[in-house]
Amino acid sequence: MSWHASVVTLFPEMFPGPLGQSLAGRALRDGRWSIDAFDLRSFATDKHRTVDDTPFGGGAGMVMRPDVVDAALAAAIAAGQASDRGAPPGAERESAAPRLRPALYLSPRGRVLDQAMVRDLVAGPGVVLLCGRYEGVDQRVIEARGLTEVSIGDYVLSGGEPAAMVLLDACVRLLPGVMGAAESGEEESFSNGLLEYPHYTRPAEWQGRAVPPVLLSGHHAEVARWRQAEAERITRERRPDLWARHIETAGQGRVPSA
Ligand code: 6GU
Repeated sequence: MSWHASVVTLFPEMFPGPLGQSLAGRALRDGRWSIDAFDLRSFATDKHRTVDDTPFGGGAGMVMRPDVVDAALAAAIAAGQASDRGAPPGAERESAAPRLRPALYLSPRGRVLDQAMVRDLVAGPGVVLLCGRYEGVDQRVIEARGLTEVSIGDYVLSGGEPAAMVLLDACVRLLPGVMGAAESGEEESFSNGLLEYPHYTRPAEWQGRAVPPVLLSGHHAEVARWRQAEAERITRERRPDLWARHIETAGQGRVPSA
């Protein structure tokens, strides 16, 4: 029973796509997560396989039909429950209730994804992702299915599929056993609310640019202090919003350096 993603989309052939490569791809082959894509068009009921229609009230673009989206979501949700395998069928009814996977609608109107949301999603059994196209999805199916709208940033994509891939990549790398100890997320950006300090490797001097001497000093405590100060400086300079939150939470009256 691995972490499972069900993606509802007009373009099922886009998945796993880039998630079949590199770190996420290895984890997929190792069975640490799984994915299935549901073709919205296969849930259309008319002979033309219609999935969208013109908006009531007029205006440009097309809106995805609630009946078609609902049928596809029902199949995606059910498939996830069936893939809570490992235990024999019915076994989960006797013990604790199986946790439901949240159903998320990727939409630029949603709450903007952050690392705290990613951590929450990874702690659960997986996700059901609805990718919109056209102007969007009929509002009634969003309400009826209790979909949580999630955005990946303040810009507009032509569809939710790349956003779904971004969300899945962010989740999969945090699954147990996916990242090695070396790259484990302990020190990375956002794990402590700060952006990361700068990194250097050989050569020690390159094109007249020297590596900060403290990093060659062998003094681990000084290195740690320098990295913390740099992380704070970079966060303060580039992301005053993150910096303000950092000093509110980690601060507790402490005045971080300068
Ligand atoms: Cl989730 N979807 C679309 N279409 N555009 C976006 C987005 C999502 N997040 C940011 N822009």
